[in-house]
Amino acid sequence: MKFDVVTIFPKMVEGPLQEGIVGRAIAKGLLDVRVHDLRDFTTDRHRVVDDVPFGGGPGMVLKPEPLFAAVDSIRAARGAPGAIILTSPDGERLTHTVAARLSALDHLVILCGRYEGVDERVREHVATEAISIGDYVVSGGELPALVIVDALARFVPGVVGDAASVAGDTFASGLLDYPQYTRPAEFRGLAVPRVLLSGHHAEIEKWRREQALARTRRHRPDLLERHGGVPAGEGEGS
Ligand code: JCE
Repeated sequence: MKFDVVTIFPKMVEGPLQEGIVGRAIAKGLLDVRVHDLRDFTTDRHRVVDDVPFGGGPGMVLKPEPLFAAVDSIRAARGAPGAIILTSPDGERLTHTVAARLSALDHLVILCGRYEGVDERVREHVATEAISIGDYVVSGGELPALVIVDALARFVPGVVGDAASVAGDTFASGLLDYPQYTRPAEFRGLAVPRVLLSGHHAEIEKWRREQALARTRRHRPDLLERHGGVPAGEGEGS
């Protein structure tokens, strides 16, 4: 899967991409992520990417010309992408379902906004969709772009070593994860639940299911509603 990320802070994006699961996937050639400095697509001596908003108001807005030029250049080098995503707090919320849909595309361009936002002509005539990573505002599109690359990459075959890990992910199963423990079995007087040491696989499965349900009920009851409630015989017992 190919990504092109356009940003005024390329180092902010390049660093995190070299680490962890995404870093390994890039090294293995499963992902091809190119990061472009928006200032390279300016034509003035000072490489200006922003300007004051028409009509007044606080802050600055990203100018359209460098963003149009960046996308033209990416298209010329890499062909037409499957989607051109603008990161924005008022975009469609990134969910498991949206991530799975976008991960089926072979090539994505992500435009990182900054300042108070991006000239609306970019959103209307360049971007094919706007995506938000959640209902809070961060200071620009770079962290959202990294979240999008990471979340989509997990659906690409081979990126996550153990496919069962992706299938079991919280938002695939519809339940929050059960608690995890590792050695030592007792640490500073804090014991691991005995059932996990029992070797009794059916009991362990039952305990994990109960824990996952209890956590989901407590912290994310909306997930249980969305999946049509708890199936018969799968409650926490009586
Ligand atoms: C961004 C900003 C709006 C004031 C470009 C924020 C997405 N879920 C999200 N949270 N924040 C963003 C995001 C994405 C791109 C930009 N800003 C800052 N946005 C109002 C400030 C600028």
